[in-house]
Amino acid sequence: MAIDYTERIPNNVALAENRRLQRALESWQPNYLRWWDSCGPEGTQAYDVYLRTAISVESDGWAHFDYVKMPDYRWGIFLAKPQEERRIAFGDHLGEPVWQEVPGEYRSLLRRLVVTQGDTEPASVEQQRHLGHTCPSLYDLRNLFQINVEEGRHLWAMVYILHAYFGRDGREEAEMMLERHSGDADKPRILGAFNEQTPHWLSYFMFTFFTDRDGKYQLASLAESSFDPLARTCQFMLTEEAHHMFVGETGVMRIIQRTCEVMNALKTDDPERIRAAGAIDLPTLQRFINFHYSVSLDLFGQERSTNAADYFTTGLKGRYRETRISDDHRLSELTWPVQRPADGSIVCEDVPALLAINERLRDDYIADSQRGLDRWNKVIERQGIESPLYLPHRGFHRQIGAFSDAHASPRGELVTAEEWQRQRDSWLPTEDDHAFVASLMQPVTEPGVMASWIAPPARGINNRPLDFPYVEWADSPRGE
Ligand code: BYC
Ligand code: FE
Ligand code: FE
Repeated sequence: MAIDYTERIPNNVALAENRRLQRALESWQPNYLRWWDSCGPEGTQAYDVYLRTAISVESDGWAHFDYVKMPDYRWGIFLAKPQEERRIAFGDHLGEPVWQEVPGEYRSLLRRLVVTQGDTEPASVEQQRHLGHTCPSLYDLRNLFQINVEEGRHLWAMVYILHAYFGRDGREEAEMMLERHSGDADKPRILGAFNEQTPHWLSYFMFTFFTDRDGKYQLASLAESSFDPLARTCQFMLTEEAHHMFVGETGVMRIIQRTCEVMNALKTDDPERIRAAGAIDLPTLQRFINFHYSVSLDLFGQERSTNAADYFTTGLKGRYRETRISDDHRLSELTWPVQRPADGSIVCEDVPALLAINERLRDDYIADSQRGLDRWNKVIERQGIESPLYLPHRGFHRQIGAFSDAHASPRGELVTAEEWQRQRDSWLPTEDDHAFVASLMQPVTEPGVMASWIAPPARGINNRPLDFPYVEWADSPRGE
């Protein structure tokens, strides 16, 4: 399973033995590079970035660190090792051998899943393309670029599946991946959250905590797929995804740390005074949590979904850690509790489990998000401050599903539309919040130095010191 780096497209799928596929991917490659040039991190073509590159897909020792110019990053095709005798773990085909080709009857369903997954990857790169100009430190700048090149590679992962298994349709879909753009009026990205802006680093850290975490759960479900090449490509993507969530969790945690330090130094919880000291007050952080969490909850689809039921019964997309669940893996008789708004209150009812697959995955996601939030609150507690952050109710600010017509407060009360509007500015980031956060976004490019609003990380990257020059360019200040 060694990765062949002598090829134009590094890979561990013996690409050289399939000349047609190799030529097709090699003709997509320049289009990808043009897209990276025009839609990827702005003005960074000549930057030397201390990046991690995959050198093997083994769980140990797959990383190599060195300075790379991002356009020279070796984007390629890496699948996790095949599992011998792997069998289908759920749905109508339970127990049968997994598929190495796409069954004809599931072609369009599967293509749709792969396209939706693939579309999010370049979307996030587009959303983050201006952030480099306002980095809070070289450490953070490098992590941003690491995530960007890996999201680019995730696009390669899905484009490989499209080219290798979906013929002409797949090649057309691969082209379309570079033609839709985040926030584009005519050709937007497919899912809502990927057309929102990531205007500054607070949004970016929230995005990598909440929205990349949807990526983790969706990829984990696709990693259970009966279509083995998709399962294997998603398994390897998940190893990269862990770093994205680390960046989000520690990024927000460092902001909180700094805020608490300022609160204690000034002995105040007055947002104005905290802001005047160059930190971000906790109520503002809560509003950003409310926004990014609710937008990310929408990414799981409707609570009751026949699409999701079809993906499951056909064996295309499983549940989170399907093989560790002890039930019949067919779900013909089981139910799952699902909340919905009804006559002024929120009720919980048992829904056929098959229809509630999306909601179950959302439940897994909520529990995982809560664990991260608890770790943030520990930081606040350790500083002796008593105003914990929280996850708003799942019905708050939803655009998709049963709550999209309701007006739920973050605490989960149903209120009138007028009341909701009246409270909106205390629940979601306001223009003023954005303007304030944007005013903090002054680039810090001296090695080892951090912006006023964020504490330093606990350690550097790959055992390098914090003042290591993680990114260098022609006129960048260098460390002593
Ligand atoms: N926005 O039956 P339903 C990542 C549509 S993130 C707009 O519930 P389904 C990453 C839906 O298409 C992970 N439309 O839908 C993170 C359907 O349309 P039709 C991305 C939406 O199919 C950070 C209709 O509403 N991967 O990797 O069960 C950085 C009915 O809904 C939305 C995946 O998403 C929405 N939010 O659920 C980089 C995995 N939600 O049929 C990367 C693949 C629903 O009426 N995708 N609709 O035309 C899927 O599994 C499913 O498509 C979804 C939607 C779970 C997203
Ligand atoms: Fe990704
Ligand atoms: Fe990611």
